[in-house]
Amino acid sequence: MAEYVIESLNVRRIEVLDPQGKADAALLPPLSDDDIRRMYALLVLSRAFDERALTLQREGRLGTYPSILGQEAAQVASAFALGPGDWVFPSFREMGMHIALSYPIPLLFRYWAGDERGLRTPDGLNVFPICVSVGTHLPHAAGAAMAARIRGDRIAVAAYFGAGATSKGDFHEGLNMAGVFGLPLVFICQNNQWAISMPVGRQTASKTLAQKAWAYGFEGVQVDGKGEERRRADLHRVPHLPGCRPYDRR
Ligand SMILES: Cc1ncc(C[n+]2csc(CCOP(=O)(O)OP(=O)(O)O)c2C)c(N)n1
Ligand SMILES: [Mg+2]
Repeated sequence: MAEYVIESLNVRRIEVLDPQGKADAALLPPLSDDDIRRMYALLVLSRAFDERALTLQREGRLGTYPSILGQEAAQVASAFALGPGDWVFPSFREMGMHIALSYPIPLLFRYWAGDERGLRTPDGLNVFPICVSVGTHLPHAAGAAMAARIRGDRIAVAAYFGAGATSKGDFHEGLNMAGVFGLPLVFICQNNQWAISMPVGRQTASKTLAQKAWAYGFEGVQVDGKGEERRRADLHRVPHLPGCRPYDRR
């Protein structure tokens, strides 16, 4: 009998900040001072939008509103990496991405106030409608990437979702199609540690979420923009529930 290992995985983790809270210069992309200022302004604008929207929601003037507090940087930076012609498939928690792509802010308020006209993306912006149904946009994103491939468009597609979505069938179908066809699709999972009231360790037995990409034949990378100190603070906030397998947040 022969028994040997035919596959082993390495999940890379990239930490943007060192333990002192300083950005690792080796990770800095080639950005001009102007770009950095623009990104910072977009971060502040996203935070201001978020605070306003949350206030309006608490006052009963918006129906519901999923806050992006703490997720602004991942959204603004990833939106900045997109080129003209690229397509975006958002979930419901990407207002920072919308704002960074110049999606009109009044439309975002309109959408969260329950007016469907808020979903009509203006011409020239390649942003699909917000997808509230968890993870169901991921096969659609794969379809868009497939269409681009067939048409010969040299574009990329970015699909945003949360940790909870990685437990949905749609997530696995989307990744499978992307892997089989080698599609130009980037899956951007923002792990805020929760799916409503379910901590991530309770809804997956995977040690990391990034390793799920490997199952479909492409690399998954874990990125931590907050640094070790914040990570430790986060760890203390997540209660230990009986029956939960420890999830590796490193
Ligand atoms: C198909 C479906 N089932 C249930 C819900 C209710 N729901 C809304 S948000 C959410 C959790 C999503 O968690 P995650 O994917 O981590 O995204 P986050 O909200 O943390 O950004 C659920 C279950 C839904 N919107 N769609
Ligand atoms: Mg989540």
